Formats: sequence, C-alpha cells, structure tokens
Amino acid sequence: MNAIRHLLFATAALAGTALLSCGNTSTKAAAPDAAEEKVKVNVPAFCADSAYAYTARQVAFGPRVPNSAAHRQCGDYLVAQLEAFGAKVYTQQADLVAYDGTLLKSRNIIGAYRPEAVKRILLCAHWDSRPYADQDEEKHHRTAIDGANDGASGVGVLLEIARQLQQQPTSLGIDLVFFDAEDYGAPDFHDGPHKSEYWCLGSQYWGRIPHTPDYKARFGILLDMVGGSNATFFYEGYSQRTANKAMKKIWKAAQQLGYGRYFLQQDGGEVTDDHVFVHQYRQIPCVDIIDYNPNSGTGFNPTWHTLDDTMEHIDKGTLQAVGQTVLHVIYNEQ
Ligand code: AHN
Ligand code: ZN
Repeated sequence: MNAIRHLLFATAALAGTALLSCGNTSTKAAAPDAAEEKVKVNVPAFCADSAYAYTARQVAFGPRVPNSAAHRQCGDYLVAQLEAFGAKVYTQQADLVAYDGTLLKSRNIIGAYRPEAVKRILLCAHWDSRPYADQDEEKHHRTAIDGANDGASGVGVLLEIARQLQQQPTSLGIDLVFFDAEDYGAPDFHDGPHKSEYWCLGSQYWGRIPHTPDYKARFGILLDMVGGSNATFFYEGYSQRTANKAMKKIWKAAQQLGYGRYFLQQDGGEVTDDHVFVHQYRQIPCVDIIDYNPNSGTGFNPTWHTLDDTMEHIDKGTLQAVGQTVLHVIYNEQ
C-alpha cells in the first residue's frame, strides 16, 4: 500500500466510514443438505485493516496505565468510538486498590447493541496496559509497555465488530465490555504476595456491580492477546472446565473457516484472566481466547510483558482469524 492510500485508509477507519481495503462481501453458511435444516445466516466480512487501525490508534496515545493522561485520553476515545458506532454506552468509574495500595482511577466501558433484548452475548477485552516490562531485561522492569497485543488488540477487534454490528444487527443482544485495570498485577520484582486477585480489578468490580442490574448473558468471549504473529489459541483450562460448550462452538467455527492453524484443538494452560471473574461473580460461562505458547518459557507470546509488545509485532492474519470466527459465532446464535 503506498503512503497516500495508507493515509486515506487510516482516515476512513478512524472516521468509522466505509474502508477502501475491505469490501462488503459476506460469507454465507454452507447450503444445507436435505438432511440438515440449518438456517442460512449472512455473516459480515471482518476487516482486519480496520481492526489494525483501531489497535494502532490506542497504542498512539502511549501506554494506557491507569492514572496517566494517555489512559484518560484513550478511555475518552473508546467511549466516542462506541457512540459513533451506534452502541448504547455505559461507563463505570471506580477507584480500585492495586497490590501496592495505589488507588487506580479506573473506568470500565460498555457498549450495548439491542439493549432491550433478553438473550445476550458478552464480548470482552481489557483496555489498560501494563506499567511494567517485568519479563524484559531488568533495567526495563519499571517501564510501561505499549501493550499493542496485550490490551489494544482485543479492543481493536471488538471495535471492528462494533462497526459491523451497526451495519447489520444480530438476532441476540451483544454487549462489548472493555475492562480496565486488568494488567496491574504484582510485578515479578515485588517482594510481597502475588495474589491472583491483584489482576483483573476492573472485571472484579463489574462482576460485583454490573452495568445493568442482575446482568446475564448466554455466554461470554474474552479476547486477550489476539494480534500477535504466530499466535496459537489452545483450549484454556478454566474455560475448558466452565464454558466447554461455547468453547467447542468457537473452535469448530474456526476450523470450518480455515483457521485451524491458529485455533488448535489441544489443551493449553490455565490462566487467571477476566473470564474467571465474569464466571465467578455472574455465573456467565466465558471463553478466553488467549495466545498460548507452550515453548516460550512464560507460556505466552515472546513479546509478553516486554518492550517488544509493539505494533511491529501485530499480524493482521491473526486479527482476521479471531475477528471472523467471533463474527461467525455471534451471527449464528438464535
Ligand atoms: C497472569 O499472569 C496471572 N495472568 C495473565 C493474564 C494476563 C496478563 N493477560 C494479559 N496480561
Ligand atoms: Zn498483560
């Protein structure tokens, strides 16, 4: 893509208008056999260029560490973008206490489609980024990361889904929840306890006080680190035990769509992530789509919690695989 076209494209993506790079073609489900009475559903085509631009836009604010200017500005951007895409927007502001006693001025941001519908699906991701590159060289441990993959990618995919939802509604209501303060867990260098409840502060708050009273959804999907190169999504352990049906549905859709090299039908590790608290507080089965790497030492992408978690290492192929799979699942739900 030459520079001018790229600039035009970026402007279009940010304005939320039609894009040059992706057409309007939608994929039709396979024609039903005589034996099989399946409803044919038009699933819109996910545009990875658009998701990439929404990811880059977040990263451009700087690290979205709670209490920083970049964090406030990015939060405002996310609210404005959801409103531009026609969602009913809720925000939850809260002062959440971090592992070291720091009060984090936090904001969960929710965009609801078909808010009146009783049958609903929850799609979520965290929008904050980690204040510590504590998996990098020691001299970088107290430096905040860009969080292009860890934070921005999940929200980038969900913003592109929001754009699609405005153009073509689903049968079910959809809630996009951007959790804050997920990634402020105690750093490796902290000597003191490393409790799992130090992570996911925003989702714990939302779990106790949801944006609408007694909020329920049929199931949830959490997107965490869905833009890395060479990403592989295994069956995450907690999702496997508590949201098995939804998990199998997602992985099956991915195989049908040709994304089997990303969505491996194999067991991965168990991760403390926002989906755990969505399930524990609200009893909503929630599947974590998280890049798991059994050979990296940390279990995650090699850029995880390092200064290399930048736009350079974001792969549109991964964004496409995840975005198209999630669209397929939510448009086929009746
Ligand atoms: C823990 O490391 C305990 N959980 C990983 C959750 C996470 C951090 N996702 C992104 N950053
Ligand atoms: Zn993280």
